[in-house]
Amino acid sequence: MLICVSPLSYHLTEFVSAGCEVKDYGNLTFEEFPDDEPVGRVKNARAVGSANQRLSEAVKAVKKDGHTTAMLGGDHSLGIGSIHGHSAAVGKLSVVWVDAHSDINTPLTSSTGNMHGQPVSFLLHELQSKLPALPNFSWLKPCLSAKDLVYIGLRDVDPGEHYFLKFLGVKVFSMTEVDRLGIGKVMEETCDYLCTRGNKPIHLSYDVDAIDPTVTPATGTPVVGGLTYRDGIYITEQIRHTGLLSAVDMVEVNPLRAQTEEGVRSTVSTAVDLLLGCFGRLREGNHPQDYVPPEP
Ligand SMILES: [Mn+2]
Repeated sequence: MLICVSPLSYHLTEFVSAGCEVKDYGNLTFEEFPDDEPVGRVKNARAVGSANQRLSEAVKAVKKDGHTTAMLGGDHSLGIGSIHGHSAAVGKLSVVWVDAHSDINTPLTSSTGNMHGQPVSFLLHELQSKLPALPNFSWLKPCLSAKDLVYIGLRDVDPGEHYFLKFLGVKVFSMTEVDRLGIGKVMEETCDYLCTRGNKPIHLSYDVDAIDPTVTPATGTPVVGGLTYRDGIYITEQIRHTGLLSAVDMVEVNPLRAQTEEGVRSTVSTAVDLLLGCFGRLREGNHPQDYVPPEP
């Protein structure tokens, strides 16, 4: 496991007691850029480019050690380095992006300039011609095909993003599909689709804002009408069940953004439960393979 800047790192003991073997690779510290002037509309380009280069190298090293990576963020711009480093270590990937937002703006389509709304565009081969050069991004090479990307939970998509999703034929299960099909069918179709794409290692990039803000309010950009806690957990169980899960990002957990202590607690405990689902905790219960019941 790889730990980033996140309150979730205080919950490592829960993973150990759930039977996960945990190796903490420590928090990453990132270089600061006090004079990180906007480039066009893009904010913090130098800091984000530099941080993701570090993260990419760190994730690559964890994958080379043969572990399933868990990256705890931090905002979703960290998906750039996490997915890039993962792909650098293992080759072609499937990415399942669970999020209220599609995060596929380019620096030119983004109305806010926030890089956490743009990571996917930097990763896709198909969008390279749409990207202006940014400082501290020259290390980054695209590593993902649009057809190897599946979205679940979308409900706040900008016009430019919607165009790219349609134009590139990306597999999308927005909240409309979740409502129509139910999460069971959504995950069945997701896993079937990934199978037709050749069962590549899966990178699950999970933004906690995919879950409804009544459950996970401590996040930067909450959007009403999200996944239930149970939908969210079911996604992790089914991805785990494929046997292909190779890396997980758990991002946008931000205690400073909740109105109440209970909001922080609920958000953090939900994020921990989602991660436990990724690493094999089943709601039906588990027992160790070598478990022997006590005899009287
Ligand atoms: Mn989001």
